[in-house]
Amino acid sequence: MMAEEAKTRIRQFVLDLGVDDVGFANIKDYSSPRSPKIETIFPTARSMVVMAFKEGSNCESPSSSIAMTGRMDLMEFSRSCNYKLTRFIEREFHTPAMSVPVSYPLDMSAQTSGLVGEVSLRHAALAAGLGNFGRHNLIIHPRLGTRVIFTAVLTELDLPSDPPVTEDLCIDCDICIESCPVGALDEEGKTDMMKCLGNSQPYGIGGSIRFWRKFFASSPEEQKRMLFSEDFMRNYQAQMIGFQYTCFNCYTSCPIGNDL
Ligand code: B12
Repeated sequence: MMAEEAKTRIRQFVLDLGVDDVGFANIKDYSSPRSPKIETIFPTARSMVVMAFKEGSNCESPSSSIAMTGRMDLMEFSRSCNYKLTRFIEREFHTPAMSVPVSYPLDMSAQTSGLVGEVSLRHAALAAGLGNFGRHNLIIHPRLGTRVIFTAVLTELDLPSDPPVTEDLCIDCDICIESCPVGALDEEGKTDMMKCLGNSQPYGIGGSIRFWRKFFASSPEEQKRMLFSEDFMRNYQAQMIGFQYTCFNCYTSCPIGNDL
């Protein structure tokens, strides 16, 4: 089967799942210097199918539970699409396919501290012609804008990349920079990860370490009080259900492509 015919069949399958957009990147065109080489994940992979999902209005809610619910719904849907697409490729093309994480699990070694994904989905989206980087270091999709989440499936199919988006989609309005409450975007081309992490995931690993260090240094009375505090309850909840974002500002403030 010709590569273009395979792309057409895969594209149609993905769009029929209700996914907003899909692009293809040949592994040769994927370049993310800080990420692991694709051959360390799937040695015989030749291409990736990258899916783009518009994030719903939940992310604008002042309620962090409602904002995070939108992300959790999206992550669940995107993971289901990843599974369905890997099975479609394996069944229809008799060739292996592998799904990569939308967010986590992540490598938690001292070298990366959980900040580098197996596949950089922004660089994958860039290579698959699904958009380009804005001043906020996020990928802007030509139609869906900034509020878009990506996932990918690696395949042995030797598919050519879709054409890159050549038009600069960022209008340099700097609203994203001004909207960051901790100045994590002040330096161009770099997100200050620790500033972003501390603000956007207060109940992540940093919060948990701070809590337990204080706990072990406290008196029995203080420990009892701490175990019934909101801080402990929120840390506990985050550990049960996964990473919880309390900030979406650089993502929601971007004026590009906010049509629903
Ligand atoms: C770890 C992680 C984080 C960390 C670290 C982010 C980082 N700088 O890498 C923290 C917790 C800080 C974070 C924050 C956020 N994240 Co995050 N995160 C990830 C994750 C899991 C891995 C990223 C990774 O591997 N980074 C390591 C390498 C690739 O980074 P790097 O080499 O330093 O590359 C950077 C620079 O070189 C620069 N860059 C490279 N080339 C170019 C070119 C140009 C022109 C420019 C301007 C910049 C630039 O931008 C890159 C990104 O910062 C991905 C999912 C995934 N597997 O990709 C999601 C992901 C990147 N996150 C995402 C989102 C939405 C967010 C948040 C908005 C939080 C939220 N509420 O959802 C913020 C945005 C912060 C920001 N503006 O940068 C989305 C981005 C979608 C999009 N439209 O681009 C992703 C892709 C998840 C997904 N499945 O869609 N994230």
